[in-house]
Parts: sequence; C-alpha cells; structure tokens
Amino acid sequence: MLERLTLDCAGHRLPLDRPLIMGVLNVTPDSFSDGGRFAGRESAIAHACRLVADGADIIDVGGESTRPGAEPVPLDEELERVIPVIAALHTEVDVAVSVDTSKPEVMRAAVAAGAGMINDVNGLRAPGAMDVAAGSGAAVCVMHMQGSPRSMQKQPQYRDVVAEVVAFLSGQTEALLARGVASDRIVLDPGFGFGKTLEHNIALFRGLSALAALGYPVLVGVSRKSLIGSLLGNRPVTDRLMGSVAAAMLAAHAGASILRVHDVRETADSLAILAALGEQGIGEA
Ligand code: HH2
Repeated sequence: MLERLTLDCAGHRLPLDRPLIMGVLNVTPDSFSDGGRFAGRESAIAHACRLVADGADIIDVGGESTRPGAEPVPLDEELERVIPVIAALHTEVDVAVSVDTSKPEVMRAAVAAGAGMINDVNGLRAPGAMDVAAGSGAAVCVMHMQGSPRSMQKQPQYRDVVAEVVAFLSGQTEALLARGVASDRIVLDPGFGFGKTLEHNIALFRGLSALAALGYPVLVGVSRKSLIGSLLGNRPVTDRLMGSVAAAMLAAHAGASILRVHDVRETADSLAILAALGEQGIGEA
C-alpha cells in the first residue's frame, strides 16, 4: 500500500521498510505523563541520548503540552524551551530530530537549528504554517484534531469519524502538494485522543488501513494516553506501559510506519519480536 521507500527529513532519509520509533522528548513543565522530568536542558539532552541508545529513529521535541485542557504557551517561551535543545541534539545524536509545534515561527527556527521534521498536532491550520512547512525542506507530519487542546475533549462529535479524518488529512495533503512539497516528505496521523471519545479512537484504530490507503506513511501516537487507561479499567498514567506497547504492535501490524512512544526500549524489543516471528519472519525461516 505504501508507495514510498524513504521519508525525506531535510536530506536525512529514513527507511520505511520497517516501523520507525519516534521517541517523545517533552521539554515542558506540564505534559500529561512526564511533565517537568526533562524540562532542564541537560536532562533533556541526556534523555534524548538514552532514547537513541534504546532504539529511537526520530526524537520528537515538544515545548507545549497538548493534553486536554492545556493552555497555549507564548511564542518566546516555546522558542526558549525547544530551540537550544534541537540545536544541541543536531550535533549530539545521529537520528532525525522532529519539532512538535503548531507555531510557524517555531517551525522556522527549529528547522534552522537542525530539525528534519515538523510535527503539527494542529494539522498546519495556523495562518502561515502551511507555507513555512512547505518551504522548509523538512518532513511534515500532519495530524487531525477536532477543536483545540483547551476544549477538544468537551463534546467531540462526528458523523463518520474515519471518513472525516481521512478527508481532512487528504485535503491538507493536496494543499502541501500544491505548494510543491514532494510526496516523500509527508506523514499522516489520525490524532488519537485529540477531540475524540473512546469510541472514536477505537473506530480510528480499526480504520487505520483506510488512512494507509492514501499511500503516505501513517504515524500512530497512543503511548500512555487515556484511551489505553480506559481500556484497562481506568489505569493511571504510570501503569499503561503494557497496554501502550500492545497497541503500538497492533498499529505496526496494521501498517503504521512511525510509532510515537515514550517507552522506546520496550517498543523496540516488541518490534524485534514482531519482525522475527510475524508472518514475514516465519516465511523467511
Ligand atoms: N500526541 C501528543 C503530542 N504530539 N504528535 C503526533 N503527531 N501524534 C500524537 O498522537 C501526539 C503528538 C501528546 O502526547 P505527549 O507529547 O506525551 O503529551 P503532552 O501533549 O501533554 O506534552
């Protein structure tokens, strides 16, 4: 189904013949599962190096929490949080660095500091975001979100969640292509937990193949999210590891190309088993 063999991250080409692991690096005081743990520059860089050693292919640096109810972070503050870390990682680690932002100014500065991917939970809807992303040379992950973090979980509503998410992502893809973005720079993400009820999330997960059918790599981010907690009888965020890894493996099996996770080592181990004992591995034995 996937038509492309590599993802172009500003010249750093990532292979797409196996699921890639995107390790989460939140340089925020308030992220839902690890807020404050890596907010200092030294601890952020040390954690990124640990994620790379554990098997991350991409490090996703975010300076603004997008958990339900989160307040927006002022531009200067977000720049101050993420740019020095991205600049340091550009020289210190040998994997692609992604910036998790919805602000065009942060996108531009992050790419100048060495980011090879722009990851926008707002799907490039901010004025100017589409043009900055298009002109950057970086890979672009376009995510679907209904509403904004402050209010998105209040009463999300869809007539057909899979069809509506696919239509939004395909429209944004057309707009990127029209601005001259090569198709090997585009990644699509249905946005689990962003303006979706548990039922919406389940429908989207089961409908991943409809999204993959657009022909672009699909990113899945379910790590430690409340959807996992709900499916396990309202488990706290500290006790969602096994559920997160199981969901990531199912996503990989359904064709996801990038898994955005906090627990890189456990995900990498599970992917190794999937590769060795999954259908292809047995056929090759
Ligand atoms: N989820 C989060 C943040 N960024 N980006 C993409 N493409 N897909 C996702 O599912 C996604 C994302 C939320 O997780 P986290 O970064 O751990 O939390 P917070 O937003 O509270 O910092």
